[in-house]
Amino acid sequence: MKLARVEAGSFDWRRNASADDEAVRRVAEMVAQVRREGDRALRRYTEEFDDPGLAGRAWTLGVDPADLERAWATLDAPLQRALERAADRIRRFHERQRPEDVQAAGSDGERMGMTWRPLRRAGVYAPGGRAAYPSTVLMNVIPAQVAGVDEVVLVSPPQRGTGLPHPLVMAAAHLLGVREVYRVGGAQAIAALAYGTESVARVDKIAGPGNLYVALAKRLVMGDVGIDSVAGPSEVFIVTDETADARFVAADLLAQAEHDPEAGAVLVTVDAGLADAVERELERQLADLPRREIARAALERWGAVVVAPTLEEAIEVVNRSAPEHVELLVREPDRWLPRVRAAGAVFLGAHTPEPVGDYYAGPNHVLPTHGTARFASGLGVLDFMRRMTWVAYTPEALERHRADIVALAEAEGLAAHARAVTIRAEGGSRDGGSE
Ligand code: HSO
Ligand code: ZN
Repeated sequence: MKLARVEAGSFDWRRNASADDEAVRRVAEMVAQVRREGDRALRRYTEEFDDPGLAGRAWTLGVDPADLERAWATLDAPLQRALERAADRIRRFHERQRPEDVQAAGSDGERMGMTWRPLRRAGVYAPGGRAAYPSTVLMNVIPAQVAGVDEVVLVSPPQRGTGLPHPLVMAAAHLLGVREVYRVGGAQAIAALAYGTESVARVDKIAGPGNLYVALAKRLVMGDVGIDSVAGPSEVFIVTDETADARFVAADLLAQAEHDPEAGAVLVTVDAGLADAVERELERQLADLPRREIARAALERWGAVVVAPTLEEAIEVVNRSAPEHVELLVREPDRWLPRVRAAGAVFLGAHTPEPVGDYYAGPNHVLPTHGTARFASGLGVLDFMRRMTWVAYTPEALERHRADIVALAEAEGLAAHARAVTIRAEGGSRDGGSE
């Protein structure tokens, strides 16, 4: 299939999902309802949108841990082992991310520092529809656990018919030892996590991808609760020189495109001849892909070939676009890595297809999308921790710094600030210095 061809100089990767006003209004109304009515609103929305079969039955928002265990037990052994090994590898890489505290001595005997604390309670959203991925449960829950978060809870919409979250989501929760799981999804789940209801205690931070309604709800509650990021459709940029194998390039573009009709897959190449070969390969490989309709739609809408005169300029296209994933299918990929400045994650060399990162290598697959890699990073242990600074003064240090602090306080017209410092120099006593 043909991909749009664009010159490096004129390529502009801008795809801000334009939030339609009607959806924004609807989400705001749902969040307000959950704040007002708590569980009653959650139950009503769940019965209306997710599983009408629940209506009229007695059902709890919380999922019985026995159901999680059953979901795990029904997986075949090779899949269980694959999930265990993936979780292990992800955990080990995230353990390397634990930060060091900072301690410093000031010049006059004062001490100060910065220390890291885990959040107390985190909520992970796991989608239930086309993107009910157990790998995403791993990628969101493990960093929180490694950070030392006391309580990690999962929310995921119930499936029509069973009234339970997707079996693979439940199985992954069981594997990770998550026992607090709620069958609720959409904007209502985000509202419950942000503000709390009778059944769902509010959390300190919400992580995890979701559909448009989830994204809009996250944007709305942000500030009242921590939010990991507002995810957009997935995207990959594949940078190639003439050494790249067209079959690999096509396979990797399709691995991205099959996610979502809005997924982005861009080939940035210094070899225009390769682009023709990739297009032929795409056609061949599309033929037997179960999700070919989705992949084709994605490539038609967001697929492109950018032809760059040099690899330097190819990397510049990447840095300007700040894509979620970048593959470097070039001769010496390590040599080019230092030049990549804005990307969620980079995959080096012909034997590192992006799915190794989606599932298995160890780094996180929750990454900044739609150009937000300009300023944001992928999910990690630090996202479930916060920094706290501290200071400790001695009498001598306070005396040395007194004049400057008083001058600054007076300049700001804050006399009580000045006094809090000078009163200590006056050598007060415990009963107010009235002796
Ligand atoms: N590529 C997706 C993650 C994923 N792939 C999950 C398969 N399952 C976003 O990084
Ligand atoms: Zn993927």
